[in-house]
Amino acid sequence: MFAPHTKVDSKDSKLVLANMFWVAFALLIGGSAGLLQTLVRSGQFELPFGIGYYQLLTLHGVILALVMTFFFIMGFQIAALSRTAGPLNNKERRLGWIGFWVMTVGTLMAAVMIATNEASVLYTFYAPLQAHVIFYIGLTLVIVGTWLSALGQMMRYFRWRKENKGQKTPLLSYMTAVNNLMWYVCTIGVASTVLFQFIPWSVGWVETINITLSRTLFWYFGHALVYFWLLPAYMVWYAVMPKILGTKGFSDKLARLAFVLFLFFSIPVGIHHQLVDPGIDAFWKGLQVVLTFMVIIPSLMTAFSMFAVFETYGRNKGATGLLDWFKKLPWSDARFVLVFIGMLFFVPGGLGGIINASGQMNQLVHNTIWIVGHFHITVGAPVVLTYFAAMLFLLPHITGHKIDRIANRLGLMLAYTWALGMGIMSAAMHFAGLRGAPRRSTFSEYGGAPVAEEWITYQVMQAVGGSFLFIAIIIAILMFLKLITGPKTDEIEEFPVAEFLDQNDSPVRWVDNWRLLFIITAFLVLIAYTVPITQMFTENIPGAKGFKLW
Ligand code: HAS
Ligand code: CU
Repeated sequence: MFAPHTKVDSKDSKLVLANMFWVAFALLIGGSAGLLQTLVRSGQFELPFGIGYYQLLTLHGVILALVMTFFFIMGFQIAALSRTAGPLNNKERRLGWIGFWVMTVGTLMAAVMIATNEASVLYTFYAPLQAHVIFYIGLTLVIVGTWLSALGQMMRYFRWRKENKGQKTPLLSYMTAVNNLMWYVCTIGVASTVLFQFIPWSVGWVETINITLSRTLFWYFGHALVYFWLLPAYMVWYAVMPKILGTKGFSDKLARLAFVLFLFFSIPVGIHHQLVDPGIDAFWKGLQVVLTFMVIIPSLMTAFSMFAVFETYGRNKGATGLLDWFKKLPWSDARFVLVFIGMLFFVPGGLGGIINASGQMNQLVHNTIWIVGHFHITVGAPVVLTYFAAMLFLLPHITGHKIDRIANRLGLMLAYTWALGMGIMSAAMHFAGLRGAPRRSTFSEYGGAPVAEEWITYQVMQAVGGSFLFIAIIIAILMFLKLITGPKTDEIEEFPVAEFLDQNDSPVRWVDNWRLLFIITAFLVLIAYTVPITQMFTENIPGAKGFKLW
């Protein structure tokens, strides 16, 4: 019989901690860039030292959306595996370290290019904007690094399965394996466009680039990317939260099914980012919109499960009536409050996503700052706040420090300050976007154009929200430092992992049939993408020369 593991192995802990240092560092740099951006957009501030707005915006996007998240995800997944499947062996751990260093080198290469103003192309690096080739190579290395680290993780997962034939895999380990498989399949898109289009074009081996194709390959990756960020947060929601509350998760089977649905439907939907792009037939846009609505289902399942957990918890505490359980929730535990506030943000965040995905409504909001509001209340709130909550239990657990009261209090302050700042900033972005204010733009007054006048108030509100967010980031850094330096304890703090109401049910076999999962994933991708991509090769789309507009 398999003995459950209770702790992250100490050698694995070092690897996890190394990844987490990058998270804190990236947060500080990226957060500072964000603050400056909102100040520039308010029209009241100019950047010093000849720093360009788009240069800063590239730094902000790359360092937060790509670097911070990737290091967190790798660190967290390694910890989750080591905690629930058992220690990595030397080979698996070595892959984790090599991955870490390759990501580090890649990040530094990209950062140097951004700093020297050779790559102000934003985090989506749309052609025909053309960056220095080293920027593209740097980003490639970042992705390759994640592949290596994820390979070590997958090896650990399959070793567990071999050693424990026929048993139900630990839920957290299973979830990391699903997230990694999705990652392998989706990164093929970005890897192909960077290797076969951007790199040859930016060194000058070819003169022009097929923009439609490059954007399509990017979004084939780019939408799944948002779930790559989200799923580790969902791991915490499903598998950790109930334990923090001292109750049981709703359903292990439902959780696995939700993750499988994410695997199937995260990738064949990227064209919902290109609904107003030319060169793609309406039919294929429509099909991918339908598939996008499929990928909403596992999030609705997640919401349902969370309500079930909260309500069960409250009822056990003696709550009666319809919403009495709400008062009984542990409002003094920062791990809970951070996650709960994140969930609250995801209600409008998810609704906004459904609006974006609806073809006609996308015409109204596409390329407006509404979209920026949308992604700040998805990746910028539910995801990041859950990452912070994870830091609160993970860092003490791996370093042997106590979660002391100060760290907990900093966590609570962080949650409320973040909520205030993000609430103000993202609401302003949504409203300004509905009034037509564009995104990816340094201008605030547009040469005194009357239409821009009504945007100004919102832009000032963005700066106010951005300032609160910056304060919140300082609190997050303090919390991080407190967590790794506090008093040591002999009783290692727990990495909470929940049991489920259906814990003792026999395992569902097909969810662990990886060949089947892969075939269905690939099948959906082929249906959604074969014709549109073929047309991009056969319809003689004119190529574009590179531009450096900054
Ligand atoms: Fe999105 C654009 C559609 C989710 C991130 N999205 C973006 C971009 C980013 C991003 C970064 O269809 C901009 C990319 C760029 O730079 O151009 N998005 C969706 C849809 C969903 C969605 C349908 N997005 C996310 C998540 C992200 C993210 C998650 C990051 C992590 N998005 C789009 C579309 C665009 C887009 C278009 C392109 C727009 C354009 O024109 O450019 C769905 O997955 C959302 C489903 C989620 C829900 C919410 C469920 C609620 C839960 C919380 C429960 C709360 C509880 C507590 C239990 C249906 C799980 C509550 C307690 C109480 C008391 C109330
Ligand atoms: Cu998307």
